[in-house]
Amino acid sequence: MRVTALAGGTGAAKFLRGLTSCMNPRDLTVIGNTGDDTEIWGLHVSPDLDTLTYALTGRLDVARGWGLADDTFRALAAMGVLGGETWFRLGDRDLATHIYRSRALRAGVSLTGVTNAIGQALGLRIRLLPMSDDGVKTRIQTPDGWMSFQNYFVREKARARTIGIEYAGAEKAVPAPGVLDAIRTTNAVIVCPSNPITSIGPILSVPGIRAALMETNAIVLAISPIVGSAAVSGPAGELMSACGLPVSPVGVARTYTPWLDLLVIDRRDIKQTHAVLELGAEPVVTDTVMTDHASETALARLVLETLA
Ligand code: FO1
Repeated sequence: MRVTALAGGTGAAKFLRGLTSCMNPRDLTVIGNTGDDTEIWGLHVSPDLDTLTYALTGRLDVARGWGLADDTFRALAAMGVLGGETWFRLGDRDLATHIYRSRALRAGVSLTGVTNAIGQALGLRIRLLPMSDDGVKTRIQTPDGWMSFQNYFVREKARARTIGIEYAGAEKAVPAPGVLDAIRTTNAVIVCPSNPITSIGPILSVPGIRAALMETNAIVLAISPIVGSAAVSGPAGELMSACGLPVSPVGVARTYTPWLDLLVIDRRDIKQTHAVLELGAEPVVTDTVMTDHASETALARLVLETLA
């Protein structure tokens, strides 16, 4: 079975780690969010693409959920001595990825091309595509004005009250080469358990991607990142509220209908099955919280069995 997944960072990385141990990675295409991309020290950082690449090649710092395992931060300390920015913690070895990517982009290589080159060099066996080669920036509106996603999430520790969200540049962006085909010609599309607003939302904001999801003959399944009216991790709850959505699997279903066929929800949310059905998605109830490799694999296996 060929599978195409829409993915953000940490939650997606856990699920996809499970998935790649249950299916041939060559049959998996992952479309990664680049709305979080940022420039630090003049370098282009693609946090979600890197988290996925590192996780699926066994390099991720699992405790942090980002960056490389066993990395050091000596360049960061040296930057601090110079009075440079240190709120976004780039590890020493991670820095090589950002320098490599930035140099390639400056030389005219597309984000798709450089993502593929990094994946090849690191032994990534899935096909990882950025959602677009064009810049789409997730921006958060707070009472003090608009800020970039990383300023909101890392520098301000997601504490600022959220009034609105925008995906700046989306209207002019085009899907990266291969993205629309990967949705149209696959057997199944999986929306990973990622933040619906800041991880999946930017992907859906790229013109053409929603239409491809509507048109595809593939089964479309999502896994709710919301369990028992709270996000498993990160600010998804706050951001969903800001978008006028209930912080629940129903809120997730509302974001993804009318193109969603199946929504995997946690046992704790079993009371929401009727409301999810009413929105046109069939609920699948299981344990969705992934705490170790066994739970990642169990969730992935259930998803594959459901899709089969
Ligand atoms: N997240 C943090 O909370 N603090 C950091 O200093 C930080 C640095 C960082 C460096 C490289 C990278 O690829 C990711 C990094 N992240 C950091 C994670 C990132 O901000 C978010 O997890 C994603 O953008 C959300 O998916």
